[in-house]
Amino acid sequence: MDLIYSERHRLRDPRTELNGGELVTPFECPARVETILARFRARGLGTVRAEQAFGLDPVRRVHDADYLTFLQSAWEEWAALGYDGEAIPSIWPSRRMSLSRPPRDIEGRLGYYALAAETAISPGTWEAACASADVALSAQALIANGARAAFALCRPPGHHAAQDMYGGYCFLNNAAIAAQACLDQGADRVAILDVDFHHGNGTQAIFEERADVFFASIHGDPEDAFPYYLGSAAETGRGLGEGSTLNLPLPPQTGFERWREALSAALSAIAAYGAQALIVSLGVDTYKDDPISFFRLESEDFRRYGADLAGLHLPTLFVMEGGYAVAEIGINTVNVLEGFEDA
Ligand code: 7XA
Ligand code: ZN
Repeated sequence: MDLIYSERHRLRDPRTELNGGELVTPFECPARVETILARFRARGLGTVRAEQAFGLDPVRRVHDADYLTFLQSAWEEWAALGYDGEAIPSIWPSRRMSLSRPPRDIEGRLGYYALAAETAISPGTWEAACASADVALSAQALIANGARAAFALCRPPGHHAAQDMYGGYCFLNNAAIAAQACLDQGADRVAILDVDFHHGNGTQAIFEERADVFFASIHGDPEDAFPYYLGSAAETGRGLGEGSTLNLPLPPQTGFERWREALSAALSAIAAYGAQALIVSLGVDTYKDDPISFFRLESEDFRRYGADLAGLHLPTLFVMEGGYAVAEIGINTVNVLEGFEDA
């Protein structure tokens, strides 16, 4: 399996994340993908390839034009105000306020487009987000051209980003952009399986009214875990998309046995749906020592479930999402890929 990587991920290097009432060094850091890349190379799993440039057209198929305009200039607009700190929203259009238009001022627009406050916009964020989308699209091209599987080593991640919303370390929804590319190239039905610890609220929002993408997610119960306001089992899709969303929330301390039962349910649903391609939103923050999550998977469990994924016998695109136990992130991520390859 080949891996697509962009050096431009390093342009995303914020100094601050709002966590526990303090500004801390961000969990989502450049060392994450460098560690995964080193492990992939050490295990000789396949060729490492640079991303190709696809431009913004495939990104516009998923994200709103005004949102992209905001993201593109947000850092410069913020910097022009002369603040020392990075761009962090501090007000939102909450209940009993108006969501009818984004205000002119950058502080108002940050809150309008942000889902949360942990994700600071810093210099180079837009460029890195575009590179990450290019990584996903380059890997998608590999499976479109007949590869059994490909790994998009995306950074920043994407699954919290909706049509017009960023947060949870995500700006552009790489998995959704790749899924849309599959459809635009002729596929009728694509499945996105989100195995990150956190619910992929952005991916669900993008596809929840559509029948051409099946979205299944196994995640920390939103009663207890970020992003809190989406991801319950009762959400099954709306309108034409009714029945095309499957949420499998799980409680604190969930171990591999129970997690794997949920995976089995998700895989059965994807098989029944009749997907022609599988996109895996691959977050390894399900690991027992992840610093911001509460599942209990061991490193060998990642290899086991990689083999389970291969059982669908679909062209499979792995798209990197979360995972913050940096010392083990390479082992855990590559274990999934090896489990898949060896099955
Ligand atoms: O999959 N999403 C992530 O890994 C990012 C979650 C951000 C949580 C921030 C909580 N303070
Ligand atoms: Zn996550």
